[in-house]
Amino acid sequence: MGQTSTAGTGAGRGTLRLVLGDQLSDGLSALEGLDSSRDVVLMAEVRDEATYVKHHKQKIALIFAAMRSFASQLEDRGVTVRYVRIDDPGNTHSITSELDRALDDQPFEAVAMTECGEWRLAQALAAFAETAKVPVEVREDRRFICSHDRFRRWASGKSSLRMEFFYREMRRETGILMDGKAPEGGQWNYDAENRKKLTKGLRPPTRLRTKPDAAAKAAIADVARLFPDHFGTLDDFGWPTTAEQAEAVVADFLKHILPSFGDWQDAMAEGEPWMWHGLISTSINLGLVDPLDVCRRAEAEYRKGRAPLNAVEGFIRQILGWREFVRGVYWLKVPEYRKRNFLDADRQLPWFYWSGETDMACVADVVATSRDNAYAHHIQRLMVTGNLAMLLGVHPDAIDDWYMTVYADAYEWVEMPNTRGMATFADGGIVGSKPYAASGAYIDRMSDYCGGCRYDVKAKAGEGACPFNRLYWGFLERNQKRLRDNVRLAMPYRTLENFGAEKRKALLAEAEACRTMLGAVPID
Ligand code: FAD
Ligand code: DLZ
Ligand code: SF4
Repeated sequence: MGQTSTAGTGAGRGTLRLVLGDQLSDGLSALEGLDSSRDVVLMAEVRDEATYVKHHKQKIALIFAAMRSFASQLEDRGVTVRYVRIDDPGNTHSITSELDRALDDQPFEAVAMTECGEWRLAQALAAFAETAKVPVEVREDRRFICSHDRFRRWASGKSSLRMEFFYREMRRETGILMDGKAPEGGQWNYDAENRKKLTKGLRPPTRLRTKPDAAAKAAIADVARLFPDHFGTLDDFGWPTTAEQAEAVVADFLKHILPSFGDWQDAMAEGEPWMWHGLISTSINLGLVDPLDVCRRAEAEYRKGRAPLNAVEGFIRQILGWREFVRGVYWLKVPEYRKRNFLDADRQLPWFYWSGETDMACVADVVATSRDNAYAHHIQRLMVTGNLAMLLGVHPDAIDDWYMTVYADAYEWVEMPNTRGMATFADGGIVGSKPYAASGAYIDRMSDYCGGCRYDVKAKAGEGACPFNRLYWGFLERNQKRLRDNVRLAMPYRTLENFGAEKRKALLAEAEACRTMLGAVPID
């Protein structure tokens, strides 16, 4: 060493630092100790990542725009960035071959990276590290609140993993919403106060969306040109692509929206994609927003008397609780988790999940917002598309493919435990203690969808009856052997048994007819 460096010209022997598309944080561990006189940061837009599922066009545009802006910011600080654009002629289109190409082009003494979020790419990077000609250091992703080790220690020896108990540990450890050793307000969880149906006449406030800047406009144009057959539209792109833009969305949310977040957290309304949700998952998952910081700022709103406890606790629970919990479960159980199909679901995903062409008003609305915004809020994902896919018995691989494709915030570590776990019980009860199976009555209670729907939410059987109703009892009947012993389903199973053999046969036939009508046919 000791020679004057000319990073990027081949004379220096620094460290090659990989930054992936969802690692766009100044404090990223891969960048720690960066010596801008010798080191080079590698960022690469590659087809392998853009097409391993056919991501929504907005998701690719979001990631490319955010990567380009992050690279420019590093360069403004004097860092050398080897930035490979999607249409660069020499692009080899995989992360590992771009690492190889960088090492071939210029001597480095080491490679540093932050562990990657998905098992699939982590495997490829581990294989690269084994054969690389220089040492490869994989550093922990410290942007999460709970480390892998910490989660493993918490999970160790437990016969079941429940988010609620994990969440309490996180509250204690971070001190967030604590009153000494007790939870603020005397209760850990205000879930029961998060279930109001939208009052008639009340509409959600107008939301701050981000106008695409020059980098985003260019990325949108690239995606329109290079990925024309991917799902979704680009017209209403409004996602923040820089930390500064994301901060504006967070600040607006905390000031104007958070106070009502709790009340309407589970509510749905036709043509209202955002409700009182944060619209921050894309930014947190990319690394533009720090999850712990948002939690602390939400807590401050409560402490200053500007937001009620049910709102602030409900919001913090999603991030400090659910987000950290599903990430812990994913890495604890992968790769076996990716194969789980506890209910032996074997049907195709109906085509209307892609086209939106269905008379089911609730499903049509969720598919429309997914197509136009690459977004649907939690209850839409869980109780409309997720619930329906489970009741239909759609194969978990097809469900994962859909969720990974359609949402701008989708990465397997967070998507899979939510679909295979929370929404469809394909994991057999690791994430949730029972399937969230529900008939149309739930959707009717929490939304205004049913009033304008061709199907009758009060009717239980026949072509005109709400499909959720037609499917519900058949689902329980079909899965009796697997679910009958679940104590949380004791009541519906008792009801089913009281129906008697004839009625039960008829309910099963009703559900089968509905599955066929909706196109959930067996996979060939
Ligand atoms: P808000 O409702 O404002 O919540 C605030 C934040 O809490 C979110 O930004 C998110 O970071 C976190 N959060 C909330 N719920 C969850 C959860 N269940 N798991 C993890 N984090 C949560 N979230 C993703 O980020 N990526 C996904 O691919 C994804 N797939 C999902 C699939 C299904 C079937 C379900 C039921 C949920 C999924 N979620 C996923 C969780 C949740 O729906 C989204 O995080 C949320 O809708 C994002 O919008 P928001 O920022 O407005 O969230
Ligand atoms: C999702 C995604 C896409 C669409 N494109 C890229 C890319 O071109 N380059 C890149 O470095 N990362 C991309 N990503 C994010 C990665 O898929 C993500 O880092 C891994 O899945 C781990 O979470
Ligand atoms: Fe959805 Fe059934 Fe209501 Fe129609 S009636 S909107 S299908 S829940």
